[in-house]
Amino acid sequence: MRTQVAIVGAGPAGLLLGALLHRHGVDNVIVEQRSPDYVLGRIRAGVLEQVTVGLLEEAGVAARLHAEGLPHSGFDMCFAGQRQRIDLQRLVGKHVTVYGQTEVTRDLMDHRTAIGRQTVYDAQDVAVHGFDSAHPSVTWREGGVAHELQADFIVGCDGFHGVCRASVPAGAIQTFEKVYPFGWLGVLADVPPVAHELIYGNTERGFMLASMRSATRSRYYVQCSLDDKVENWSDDAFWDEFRRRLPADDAARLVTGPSIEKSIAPLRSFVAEPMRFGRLFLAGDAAHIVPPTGAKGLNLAAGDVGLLSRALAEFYASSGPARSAGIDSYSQRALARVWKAERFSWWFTSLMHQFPENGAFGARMQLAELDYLFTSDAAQRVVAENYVGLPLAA
Ligand code: FAS
Ligand code: PHB
Repeated sequence: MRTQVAIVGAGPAGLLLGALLHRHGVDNVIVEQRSPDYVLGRIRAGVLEQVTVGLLEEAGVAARLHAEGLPHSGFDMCFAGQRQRIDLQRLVGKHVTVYGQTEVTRDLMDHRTAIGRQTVYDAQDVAVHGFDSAHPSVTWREGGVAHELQADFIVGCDGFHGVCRASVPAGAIQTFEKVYPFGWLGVLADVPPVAHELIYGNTERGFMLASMRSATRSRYYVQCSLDDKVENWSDDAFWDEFRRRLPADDAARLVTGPSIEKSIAPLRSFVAEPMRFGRLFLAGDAAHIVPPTGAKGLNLAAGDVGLLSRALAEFYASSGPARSAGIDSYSQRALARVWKAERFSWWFTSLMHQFPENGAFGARMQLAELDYLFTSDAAQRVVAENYVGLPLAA
């Protein structure tokens, strides 16, 4: 088999890259180790930046998003009995859209089927070869049969635990990591959301987030200890804890019901530099991870493939040495946006979670920052500008 761009991973990054390359007439094949149902079964992000919405529109995959997505022009922050709405529309003239990653992935899968582009699911022992040459390839086994895909370029969209970054020689890559001393216990339930916008809370019992997927489906999180196990949390135990962390008037309105998904996610900040190795590029979680507090993970993945799809399209559309300008600058331009989102996600996580190890002074620093944020339009504008997402480099 041969293609122009081989994409490893059919998560949102790989699928969106495939759709954008298709729009530019660039042939691509996706190789995914799991089944479509497995990929769709992972409950993850819920908030899309306008940049992400724009890329889905560019890919021709935004119809259902516009029909069913929920535009949100602000969110609430709560601490020590105080509550402040961050008015995104007033502060920066932008909004975000609540539309689950599962739905984005489903729309991208349906689109890929409709355009007839090839996706190999359930690929075993995927490996990448020759990306330091002009003839890279991807190999895998399927039903005991060995397969090879030759390509001009390989893009690793295979997430944090993928094979692509792991295939880069240790001396060619530098990684940066911070692991947080807690996790998020998340619940998905078909109950109406407790509020019409998201509520982020820093309470004495820990962080809480009241989010949603629609007017009838809620997504809720509480900070939990790293050694906590999801089997330790019955639905009733979760609802009791969540109710304790909600502001009183929201707690009184909380509608509970059986969880349809319940999981604990660890929180980390991670960046791999650079994001290009010869004919191999990294995009999305394969290159970076953010704590979900700032709702940046999926949006950063979209931004990476927005930049890379344009760079690869430029390569194929032009000739001469200038054709490589975009792909040669991809890593530097992507990392510039990644690190700013890493900073915001780290800052928001540090502000909104309980860190007993930081002692009484650390707790006072949090309260002082929150008190300043709640009384300063300038401080709220900084939060709003980062939350709606920074522009994509030209
Ligand atoms: P993904 O991990 O989504 O996709 C990678 C794909 O590559 C997968 O389908 C995987 O099966 C495949 N793959 C892996 N190894 C392979 C191999 N060797 N060969 C072939 N295929 C391979 N972000 C937010 O913005 N908000 C959130 O609330 C949020 N919550 C999260 C909760 C959890 C538990 C996790 C893990 C992440 C969360 N994220 C959140 C971040 C998440 O949404 C990611 O940013 C997003 O999935 C990134 O998409 P991809 O880069 O496509 O990676
Ligand atoms: C979600 O709805 O899953 C969600 C929303 C905002 C975040 C994190 C997760 O910051």
